Amino acid sequence: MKLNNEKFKRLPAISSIILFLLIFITAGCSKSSSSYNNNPVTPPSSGSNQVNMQNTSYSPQSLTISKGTTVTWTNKDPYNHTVTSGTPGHPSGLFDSGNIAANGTYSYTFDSTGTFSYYCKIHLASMTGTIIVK
Ligand SMILES: [Cu+2]
Repeated sequence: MKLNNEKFKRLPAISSIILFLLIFITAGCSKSSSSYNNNPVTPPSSGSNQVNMQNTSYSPQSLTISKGTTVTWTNKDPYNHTVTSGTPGHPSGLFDSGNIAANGTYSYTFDSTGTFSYYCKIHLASMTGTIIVK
């Protein structure tokens, strides 16, 4: 009688273990499928890769982005600016927008990591900026 009782008591325990394993396996499957969905590279959110040229300065003056991001500069001043890689008077040759008129834009995609200085050829005494690519 005592042995029989113990056998009956074990049954729910075993079924709950099976149930637990099923939940665990199902959770594992859904987890792997969701991580698979995260694999495709999502485009960087807009707004974090914009630089304005306003009051003869770049805003923000320093911008940190991830590799592969395209930065767009917009000229908010009523006169020309340039976005030229390098330090004032010493262009690095990586990129050079040429003259950007009022309301004009220029875009450049940063495909390698590093710190990239740039300046405006017209206002090189006062107009410099930095893009940090991580
Ligand atoms: Cu300028």
